[in-house]
Amino acid sequence: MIFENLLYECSDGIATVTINRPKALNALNQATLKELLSLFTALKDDVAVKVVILTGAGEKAFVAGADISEMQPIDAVAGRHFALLGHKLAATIEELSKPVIAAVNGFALGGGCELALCCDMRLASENARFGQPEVNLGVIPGFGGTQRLPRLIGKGRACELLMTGDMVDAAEAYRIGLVNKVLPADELLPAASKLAAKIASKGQVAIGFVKSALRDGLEIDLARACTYEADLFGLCFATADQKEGMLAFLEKRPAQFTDK
Ligand code: DAK
Repeated sequence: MIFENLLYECSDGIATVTINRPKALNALNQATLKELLSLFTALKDDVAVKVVILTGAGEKAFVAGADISEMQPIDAVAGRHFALLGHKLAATIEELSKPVIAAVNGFALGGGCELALCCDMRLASENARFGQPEVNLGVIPGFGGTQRLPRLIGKGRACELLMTGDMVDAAEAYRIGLVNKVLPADELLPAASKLAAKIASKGQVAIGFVKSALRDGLEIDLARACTYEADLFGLCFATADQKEGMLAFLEKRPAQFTDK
């Protein structure tokens, strides 16, 4: 696939997707959203890819939001179309059975913060800044921010970010649980790759089940969520990876997973 606004590389089971519009601080226009949607849809069936890293080009921004110049003149019909495109991308990332790590290398504002929220984990560089400044523009988040942010950091803290439009720095983002780890800028991608490699070394059926259990289990009551976990746990015993993982433990050797 050839992209105008994305860079893509894959090695050793780890795909790196870089949003590449540095002149607009990697703001998401419709073309970029469509490219991201095509790429993440294709990644679903790409057996060469086990873990995905999502980052932004340049040293200043992950994604500075939806593209304001493109959004400013649109009408309600186009706004709804834009919203549906954004939600489809978010759902595609969340429903991908493979883990997606956001490597947030600068501003993650508005749709950029929301894009990071769709990912399974977030690593941030020390210069990262997070915020939902939509209220400064007379709108509310349109890419799930009012829903995913409180689920991750709690309603009170989410409310403050959503109603003030204030940015928080990486240290504060870490303190409130918005990011997993903060790193010097030059260590961000190596750390994301190291984390991705560790996850890629496990049995990928189990990794996919962990993602499903977390994603779907958190949306239902605890009793049904535990039943869902039990179903997935049972299914693990139909896999070659379970046989190999447990045999390798008993034979005191590293497991050779085949992701089957
Ligand atoms: N859109 C378009 N261009 C942007 C941009 C954006 N979001 N952010 C920055 N740029 C452009 C600037 O216009 C500037 O372009 P030139 O003037 O050089 O041509 C260039 O990037 C560099 O930006 P600055 O000169 O402003 O750089 P500074 O360091 O001074 O400031 C900043 C950096 C990130 C603080 C500032 O650029 C800024 O405040 N940017 C806007 C941040 C923002 O408000 N973002 C939220 C946008 S609203 C939806 C999905 C998502 C959304 C909505 C709907 N659906 C699915 C329906 C999300 C909405 C949003 O994200």
